[in-house]
Amino acid sequence: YGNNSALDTILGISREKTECALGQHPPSVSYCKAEQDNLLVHQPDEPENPKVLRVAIIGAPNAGKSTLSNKLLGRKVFPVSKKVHTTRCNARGVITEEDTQLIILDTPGLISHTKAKRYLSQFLVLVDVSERWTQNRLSPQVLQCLSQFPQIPSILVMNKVDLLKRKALLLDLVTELTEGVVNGKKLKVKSMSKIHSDSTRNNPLQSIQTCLSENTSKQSGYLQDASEVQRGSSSDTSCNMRASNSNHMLEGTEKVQIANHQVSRDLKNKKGWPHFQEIFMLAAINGEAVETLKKYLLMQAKPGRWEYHSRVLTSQSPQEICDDIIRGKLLDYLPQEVPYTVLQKTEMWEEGPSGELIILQNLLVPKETHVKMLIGVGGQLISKIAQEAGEDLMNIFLCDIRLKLCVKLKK
Ligand SMILES: Nc1nc2c(ncn2[C@@H]2O[C@H](COP(=O)(O)OP(=O)(O)OP(=O)(O)O)[C@@H](O)[C@H]2O)c(=O)[nH]1
Ligand SMILES: [Mg+2]
Repeated sequence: YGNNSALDTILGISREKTECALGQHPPSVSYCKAEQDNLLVHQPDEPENPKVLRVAIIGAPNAGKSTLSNKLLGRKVFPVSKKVHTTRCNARGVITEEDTQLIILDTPGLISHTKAKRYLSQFLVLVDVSERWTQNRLSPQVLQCLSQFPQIPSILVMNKVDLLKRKALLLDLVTELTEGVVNGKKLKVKSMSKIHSDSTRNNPLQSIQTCLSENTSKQSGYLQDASEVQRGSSSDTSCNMRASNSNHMLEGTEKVQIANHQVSRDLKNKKGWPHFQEIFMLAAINGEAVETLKKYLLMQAKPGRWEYHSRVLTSQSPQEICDDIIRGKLLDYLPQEVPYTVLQKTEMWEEGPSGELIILQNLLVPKETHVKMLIGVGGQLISKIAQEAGEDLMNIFLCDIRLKLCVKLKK
């Protein structure tokens, strides 16, 4: 009972949300595959003048793309882990609010050429600002992606600000990541001493955001200006794009053929992108400022048909969600390369006598030492993984879960 009770947590209702949008909480996913399949092909229940925005979250491995997607969706439907390459294929999350549908594409890094061209209406570039080696530069793959589709608007989201001790560094980073241009306007960064004096009174992050927004979004007509800059300079970055099968971040058959060695010198020396329309700084892990970002995205939606029924939360099947959630735990708890060798095989998926979902999954590993490692002393590790994954699944399927994991040697 009360605000933020356990039931609220399970239902995905936070105090903040209860107050501002009573009754609006994210849909759950049915654990019955046929039901989920049915819902996915169900006629969207769109209103008279529907709006839609298709957003791809792109960025380096481990930047927090899935964490942010989950926070935007209000439920953890995408796998998250400390290790890289947790996400293996592009999955969609759906947010429906009033007349607007946001379709969030959680990617393993980048998206395919054909998909972007016919599908996307917004890029959200995520950068981990706590990662020293990559905090001040966009990866060549991200730059290639942006350069290839200069007509698709993009925003920059600087993530993991909670891990950054010196928040004022964000100003240097934003200047490098944007080449000092946002919304077609040159960034006029306040002097550091002004920021410091402001931040003694306010939250430093807020001072930095305010300082940036003063000379970007508050200026009128920025969209037009931005597209002019985009048109003006896109030719010098997009002309030398090439493709590669070796790029493991790209999707299956629709791989963009990009060869890193063939990337133009221009792009190789480039660190930032001067065509972002907006900058956000946040910690996706805390949900901090994610609501503001969500509101911004909802505002960017354009008139267009909804793709899904409003009860859809994700395009994934229940089994895919389950496999991925367990995989995320394996990646978190097993050392080095070991989790990448585990083969998951679901042996049982059925409803129990009290309406609970009973799942039995075998985890097949190639070495005896891995079997021991995964079971842990007295079975502690495998129990912990089963318990945590079970809790995550309960929050997605909104029912009791009995998850049993069985570790076996791969023959
Ligand atoms: N401290 C902190 N950690 C974060 C934040 N956002 C994400 N993380 C952590 O960063 C790690 C990677 O997060 P993911 O969401 O799996 O990253 P990803 O970009 O989807 O990774 P891949 O799917 O492997 O490309 C996890 O351990 C998250 O808990 C944040 O704002 N602050
Ligand atoms: Mg991911």
